[in-house]
Amino acid sequence: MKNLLIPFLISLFLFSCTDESEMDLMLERNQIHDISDTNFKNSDKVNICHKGKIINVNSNSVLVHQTHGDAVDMDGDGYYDQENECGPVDFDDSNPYITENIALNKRAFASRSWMDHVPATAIDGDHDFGWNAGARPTQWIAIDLLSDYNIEQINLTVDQFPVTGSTIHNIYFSTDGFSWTLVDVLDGVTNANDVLISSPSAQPARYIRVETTVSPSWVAWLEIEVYGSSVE
Ligand SMILES: [Ca+2]
Ligand SMILES: [Ca+2]
Ligand SMILES: [Ca+2]
Repeated sequence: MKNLLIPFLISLFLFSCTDESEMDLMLERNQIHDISDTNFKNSDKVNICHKGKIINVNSNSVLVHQTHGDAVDMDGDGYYDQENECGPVDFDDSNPYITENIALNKRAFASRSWMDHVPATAIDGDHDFGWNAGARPTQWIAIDLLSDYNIEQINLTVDQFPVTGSTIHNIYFSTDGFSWTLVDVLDGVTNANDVLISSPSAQPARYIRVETTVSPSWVAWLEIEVYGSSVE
């Protein structure tokens, strides 16, 4: 009898939006959870932002909620896959260690700057305007995240003229701003507006320095975004 009941309940939810409120009640009373837990293997729970409230549902009903426009937190880090009333938006909802851009509007320093292309413009969230050294390599920009993080990923939006050319960028981490460790080298042909992705081996860092040693252009970045989790 249970085997007949499950498809009936799922089809009711899928094809009848007018029964949504009834379904909400059932979800809240955990009736669906109990049935699913005993009949589906490898099921787990996912937080959903449903009508401004966080509810914890079985992963089997996530698709139905998404169809109704609900935001979901698939990786369980408290950040959701789209704008919602329950929590912030997740940069990568498949990785719990990547949430929001932790470099945004922190502090930045550079070897030199040209006119109003100051270091802060590389971490201001604006991908159309950024830092420019006003000089060829070697030049660097450094970001102070203000506390230690385990850094998972750095996204660097290229600004260069000529718009295509071979470049080399060394990425260093530091916890004190004095002692630096080389954690990644980005070496290749880059184009203006490319987003270079660095995934250095995770280790705590408060400071990140991006040093460009080869480029046909004045050294510049439109935006540098950093993702990682706070060191407990
Ligand atoms: Ca998430
Ligand atoms: Ca995430
Ligand atoms: Ca910018």
